[in-house]
Amino acid sequence: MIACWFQRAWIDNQWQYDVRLTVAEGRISALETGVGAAPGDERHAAALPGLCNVHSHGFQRGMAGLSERRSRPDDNFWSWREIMYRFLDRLTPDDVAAITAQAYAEMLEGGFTRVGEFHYLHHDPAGVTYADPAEMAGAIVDASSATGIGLTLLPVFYAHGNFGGASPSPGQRRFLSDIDGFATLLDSARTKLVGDANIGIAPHSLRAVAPDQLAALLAMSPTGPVHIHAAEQEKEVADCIAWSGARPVAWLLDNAAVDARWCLIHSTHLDVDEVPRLAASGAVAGLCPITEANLGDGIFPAIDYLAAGGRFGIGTDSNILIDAAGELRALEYSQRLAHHARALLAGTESPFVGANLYACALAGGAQALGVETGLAVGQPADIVSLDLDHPSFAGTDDATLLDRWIFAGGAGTIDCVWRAGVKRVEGGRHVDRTAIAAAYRKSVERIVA
Ligand code: NGQ
Ligand code: ZN
Repeated sequence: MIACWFQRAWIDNQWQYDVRLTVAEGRISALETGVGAAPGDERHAAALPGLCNVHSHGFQRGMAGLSERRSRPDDNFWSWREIMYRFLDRLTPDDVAAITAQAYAEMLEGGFTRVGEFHYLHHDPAGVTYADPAEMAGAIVDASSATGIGLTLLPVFYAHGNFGGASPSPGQRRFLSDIDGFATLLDSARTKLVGDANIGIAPHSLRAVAPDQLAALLAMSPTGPVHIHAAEQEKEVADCIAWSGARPVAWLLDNAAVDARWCLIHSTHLDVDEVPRLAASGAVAGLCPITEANLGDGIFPAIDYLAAGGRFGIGTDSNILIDAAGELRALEYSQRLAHHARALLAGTESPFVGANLYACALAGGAQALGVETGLAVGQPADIVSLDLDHPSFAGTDDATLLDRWIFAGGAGTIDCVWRAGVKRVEGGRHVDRTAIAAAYRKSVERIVA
């Protein structure tokens, strides 16, 4: 893309008209509003800045829909995890590259232009470190390059099976590191980054990481994103209290200097003290509403958290279904189902839920991945265009446009997606969808056979 003209564009969280964007070296180099298109400009209807997907396990896309049958009377998150461990047991680095590429292509088609990959599948099926310790990180970088999505790589440290340093289970052997081994892995992973990819660290959870290890990880990575799973399951909260006397989020706030670098993934189960404390920390809550519903995690206290000024980003986590608008819709619907009311996550300045959710997820997502965002000069040209000829937008006005997209748009509303100025999605399809899907199909067919 050299220059592109949009009938309207979402700039500083409001629609502006007749917008011309010029791009150089992947970034917006000029932005004019209230101007006509110049000869040769591509013309489109509506431009949104792309969202960051703060939490993905790309390989889990390959088992989407394969864990929906009842396997025992008390099927739950923990039995799902067993199925997930059996699936990942067979994956080669080529499988991870192929499956992750499919997930990333779908993310671009679904309105995400950058992904935070919470990457813990490090070692070979026997748990032995590959000759290149960051072989699997390389597969993820390859998937991002093949699809064009922006990447924030979050290498995961994983050492224990539960709170108190419990031994890991055999199903976890591909994840495990000691601190020295992880430092080597992190160094090697850094050398693989391309383009504007960046890197953070991800202590997996308080279940998998002991306090002294958490301190060592933070010392190893003094800047950049820190992501950790926290308080997703009630059993996890109970186990944490049994171990420490505190709930997971309270423990982190008390013991880990949680600040704006941090993203606490899920944070589903917060008590009345944790809600304002997490909000005041400046950290981002990494909400993954579709996965959280699929896994039966629980409902995040979004109304109180937003009222306290809390920040959030959205993630696709298990990649059971990849859809930025769908995540925002699921977040609002979770609150409606819990509270028997409507239009709950409206903003203080705007009563329109869709616009508020988009603005929050845009800012929180970028913060969580350690990048900047928005349609502005100097920012990456990460742009999602909507097809305003779609029936869902009939008679649309500014105020309701994002509500129509998020709550009523459905398939076919996203037209083009540019990432760092390169058009990767056209007419709703990733330009390399056919080849990416063929490689994906080959891997998954072999694995599930
Ligand atoms: C994960 N997923 O790391 O993929 C986890 C399962 C765990 C979610 N928590 C493993 N949704 O938490 O122990
Ligand atoms: Zn996760």
